[in-house]
Amino acid sequence: MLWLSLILLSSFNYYVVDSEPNVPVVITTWWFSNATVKAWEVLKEGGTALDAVEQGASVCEVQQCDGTVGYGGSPDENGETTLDALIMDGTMNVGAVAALRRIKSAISVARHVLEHTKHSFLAGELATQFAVQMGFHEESLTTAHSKQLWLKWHNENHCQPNFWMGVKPDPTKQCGPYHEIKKNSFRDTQPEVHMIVDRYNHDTIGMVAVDSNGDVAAGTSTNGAKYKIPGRVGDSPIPGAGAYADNEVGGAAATGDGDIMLRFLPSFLAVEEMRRGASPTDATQTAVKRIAAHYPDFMGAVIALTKTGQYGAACHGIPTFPFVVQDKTRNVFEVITIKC
Ligand code: SD4
Repeated sequence: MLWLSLILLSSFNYYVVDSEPNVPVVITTWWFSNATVKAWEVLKEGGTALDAVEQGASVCEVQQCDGTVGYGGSPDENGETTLDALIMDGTMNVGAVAALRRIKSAISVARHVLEHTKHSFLAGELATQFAVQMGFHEESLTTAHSKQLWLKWHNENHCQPNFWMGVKPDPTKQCGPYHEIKKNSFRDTQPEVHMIVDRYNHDTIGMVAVDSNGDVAAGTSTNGAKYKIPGRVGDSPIPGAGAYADNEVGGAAATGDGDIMLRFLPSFLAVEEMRRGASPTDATQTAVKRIAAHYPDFMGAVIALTKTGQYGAACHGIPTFPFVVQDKTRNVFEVITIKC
């Protein structure tokens, strides 16, 4: 039976004391332990980091981790769930999908983009067509739960909160279609109610792994932001924003308010900081602080792993942030919770 230990730390650095690299190893955002267990199974059998990340994140897509990964979560303004995912290996191979419709296995479709195309990123309805061509099953991503969420938001809450700015809604429904407000008539309109971004509508799975060969991979999968404007793409599928991997250094992955975070490429920055010699904790803190300097209220976290198996994380805008680690120094996964 798996046990789980919780360590609360305000700031920490893990170093591998002996010269042996601490590989294989996997780290995962939040408390997505089942995904971590799956990734570890792959790694400990000698599998590749890329397989570990794909198969690990796929567990969350099937189990609908926190309702924010996979089908049946975060309905958009039309009530539809769409998925964003990315997978990258440490030799700069990338596959990503965004606003993917009617296909459950987003990270596997991303892997097919990586392995079966010379492109890096496919989006929307045409990404769905690609997936179908590759043999993926097409089905609705709506569930009774996501429908219920959407009905409440639309009918009871009159489409509030939402992500619009500087527009006026249909006066009868307080919903769309929205019309642009001319600047000088702003004061005649009701104040906007902004989407409150918190961890209940932002819980991407981000995973970074190093396999026994020392190869690195990183990936993400998410259903994005609740009540997003249809077509919205977050940070998760964007290389360098949602995740990044480089065999010379290690990898990183991010979670949080993607509309803000993607402007700063925090995963890329964390990897670059580690390349300059920073510890994973310091590297992620640099990435998070860069965002907070511009957006003090943003919510997010970054995890990072070196190619030798040191790991760390930093977060902002929530009291604490958990991430999961599994390596050969522990019999079972460990959830490490840091203070933000
Ligand atoms: C997004 N970053 O689409 C994703 C959601 C998320 O942790 O991270 N959740 O904005």
